[in-house]
Amino acid sequence: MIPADSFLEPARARGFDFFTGVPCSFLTPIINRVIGEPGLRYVGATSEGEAVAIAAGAWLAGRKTVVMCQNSGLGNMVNPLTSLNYPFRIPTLLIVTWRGQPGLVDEPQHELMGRICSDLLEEMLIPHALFPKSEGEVGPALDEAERLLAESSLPFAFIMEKGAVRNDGLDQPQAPPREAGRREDLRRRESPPSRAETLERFLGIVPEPAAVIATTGKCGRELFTLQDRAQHLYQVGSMGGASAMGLGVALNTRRPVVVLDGDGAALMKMGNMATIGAERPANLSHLLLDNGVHDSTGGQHTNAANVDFAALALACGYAYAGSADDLGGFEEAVLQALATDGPALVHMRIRPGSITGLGRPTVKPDAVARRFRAFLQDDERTRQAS
Ligand SMILES: Cc1ncc(C[n+]2csc(CCOP(=O)(O)OP(=O)(O)O)c2C)c(N)n1
Repeated sequence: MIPADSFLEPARARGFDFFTGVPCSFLTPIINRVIGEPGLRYVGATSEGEAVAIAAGAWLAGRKTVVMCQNSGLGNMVNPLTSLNYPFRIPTLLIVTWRGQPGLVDEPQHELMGRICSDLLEEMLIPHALFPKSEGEVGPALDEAERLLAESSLPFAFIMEKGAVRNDGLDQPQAPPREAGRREDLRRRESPPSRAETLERFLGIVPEPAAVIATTGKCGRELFTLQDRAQHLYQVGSMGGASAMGLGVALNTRRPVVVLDGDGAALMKMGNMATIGAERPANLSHLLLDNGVHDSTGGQHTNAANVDFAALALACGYAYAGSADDLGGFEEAVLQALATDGPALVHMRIRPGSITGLGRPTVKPDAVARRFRAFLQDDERTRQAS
C-alpha cells in the first residue's frame, strides 16, 4: 500500500495533470487527493465513456491525461476506446480498479467483469500492468507506461487491486450556487432548413479561430463535404461523445470551441450536458441540430420529439440556450452563443435528409486529430509568446 502522493507526484513530474473519471471505492484515495490538489485538474464525469471523450479532448488541447474508473465502467468505455482512441490514435493513461478479482470476496455484480477485465483490455489492444504496490515500483511503472503511450499513441492501463493506495480523506469545496441562464426563443415555426443549409450558414459566420467538433454520421460528413479545415474534427464513431470531447478541449484552450451535435447523439450521452453545466467552460458553444431522427442510419425516430433541449441545458447549468428553426434565427442564436460567456446551447430544428451523393472524410482520423491538435496548440504558442 502506498500513499496517493507517491503515485501522483511522479505522475505529475511526467506531465500527467488532467484527470477525469467516475469513482470507485478502491480509487477513493487517488481521486480525493487529485480533487484536493490545486496543481491537478479533475473533471468528474457522469459515465466512464464520457470521461474517455473528455480526456481525448484534453489531449487534443495538449494535456497528458489520466482516466480513472471501476472495472464495471470498462463496459461503458468500450465504445469510445474502440471507436475514438483507436482510430484517432489518442493516448490516455487508464487506472481501472479490479473489483471481483479472482480470490477476492466481492459483490456478485463484479464477479464476471473481475474475471474478464484483463482479457477485455487485451482484446481492445490496450497494454496493461498491475498498479504499482510499492513506492520503488512507481517510477519504473510510469516510465514503462509512458514509453508504451508514446510508442503506440493508444491507451495504457494500470489495474488497481484492492487496498493499493492509502486513504487520506477528501477536501472538496461545494460549488457555489449560480444564476439561472438566459433563454431565447427565436423560433418562427416555419418549415425548417436542411442540415447542409444550416452548416453552410454556420460556416459563413463561425470565427476563423474557433475549433469545431462534429458528431458522428452525416453531420461530420456534410461538414467535410462543404469545407475541410484543420480546425474541424469529424467524430467517426463514439456516438454521443462530441460534446464531452468539446468540453475536454474547451477546458484547455482559450479558443472558442463549437460542438455540432445531433439529437440522437445528445440523447445517447445526456449526462454530458450535466458535466458541461457543472464545469461551465465559457468558450463552449453546443449547437444541437435536431431533425428528430437518426438520419444517418435511415431516419428512425429518436426520442427527441418531447425533449425541450433548451430547458434541459439551462437546468444543467448552461448560461445561454437559444431555440431556432430557420436560418435567420439560427444565425442570431449562434452569434449570441459565441458572444456569451457560456456554456451556450443552440437548439436548432432542421429537417431530415442530407446532400445526395454524400462523401466521407478522405483525411484519416489520426491525421484529422493531429492537424486539429496542431491548430489548438498554435493558440497555446500565441498565448505563451504574448
Ligand atoms: C454507439 C453507437 N450506436 C449506434 C451507432 C450508429 N449510428 C451512427 S450515426 C447514428 C444516428 C445519429 O443520430 P443523430 O445524432 O440524431 O444524428 P443524425 O444522423 O440525425 O444527423 C447512429 C445510430 C454508432 N455509431 N454508435
